[in-house]
Amino acid sequence: WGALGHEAVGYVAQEFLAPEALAFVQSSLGSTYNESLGAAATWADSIKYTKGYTWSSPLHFVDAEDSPLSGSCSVSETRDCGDGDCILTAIANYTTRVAQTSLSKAQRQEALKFLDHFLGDIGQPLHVEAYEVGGNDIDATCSGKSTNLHSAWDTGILSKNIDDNYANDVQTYASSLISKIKSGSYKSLASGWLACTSTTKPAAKRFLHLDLGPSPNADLGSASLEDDVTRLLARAASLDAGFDEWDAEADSLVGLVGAKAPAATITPLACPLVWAKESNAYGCSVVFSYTSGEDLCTSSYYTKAVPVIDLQIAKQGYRLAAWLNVIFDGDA
Ligand code: DCM
Ligand code: DCM
Ligand code: DCM
Ligand code: ZN
Ligand code: ZN
Repeated sequence: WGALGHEAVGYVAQEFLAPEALAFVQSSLGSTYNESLGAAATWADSIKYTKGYTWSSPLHFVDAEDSPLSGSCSVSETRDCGDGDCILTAIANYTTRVAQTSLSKAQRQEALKFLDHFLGDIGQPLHVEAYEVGGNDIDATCSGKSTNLHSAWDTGILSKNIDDNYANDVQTYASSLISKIKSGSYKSLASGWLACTSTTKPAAKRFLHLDLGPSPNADLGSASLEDDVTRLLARAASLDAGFDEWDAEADSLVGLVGAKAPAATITPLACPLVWAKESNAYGCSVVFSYTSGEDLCTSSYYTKAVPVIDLQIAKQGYRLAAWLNVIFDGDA
């Protein structure tokens, strides 16, 4: 996302922080960032091409080598992040670092600012797609201006939406998303957004803490840890989201994959992979569904893209809060 999208993710997250997470955020970010995840969310973009930080520029995305135009969307940690230099591993790294009391205040603030930013970017469908350099190499038009598909998603469509419907004010936009989560059209969806993060139910807790041990598991024929995780989530999703069934199914799967008892720390890579797959799936629906020469910001494409962008920003803001709540309060 551009600055508006990242700020909106941060402002949404700020609203849902639990007490310990809020206290850490406020003292870590301090007056420099108005003690707010909204203000701190764009820092990672401001430094990514500066001397001493160029290593961080590949951490904003994962080049998923799938085939969205053939209707085949997927993200694979081994295929797409084999070198460990992508948004999936970055979130895992900074999840560990933000909680590490042996690090300096500055190092933990940096980890928080990276998390604040990367939980936003992972929700941008073209940040989890390799095709045409995440759409950067696809020429596009937005409100009569020449741009590219990636930039239209990062900035063009969202800034028109905020301009037209939220008085050109990102905080007004974020407040609207917060209301939808608390009492509007997202209310019934929001707990599902935390299926990966939630620690409130035993099965979810086991999933979050799942140590899949020496994977691949020969009995299951699974190729990798992510295969195990995908299988577990797919089975959970196929149930009617009833937590009791979730529990029973997770129990049997945990048994099958030979997972160990819950450990004291989260497995930080599992959820980023789940979020990336969800976001990447939009590459097989709305993202590439324009017609040649269509203006992406004044046509039916715009009408299709706006609800996806709103949803992804609200969802990732809510997930960012839950992620920090698990880290600092032990609960989502
Ligand atoms: N950007 C920046 N500084 C740069 C280059 C880009 O702040 N030197 C900003 C402008 C883009 C935004 O980054 O709209 C998108 O970055 P990303 O999607 O990686 O967050
Ligand atoms: N760094 C990081 N993640 C790590 C280790 C280091 O982001 N797991 C960052 C912190 C510093 C830079 O890399 O900005 C160099 O760190 P160091 O001096 O520890 O090598
Ligand atoms: N980007 C991406 N995937 C890539 C390369 C870049 O998602 N393979 C993103 C990062 C920025 C935007 O595209 O948001 C523009 O990248 P750059 O500033 O590197 O041109
Ligand atoms: Zn981008
Ligand atoms: Zn970014």
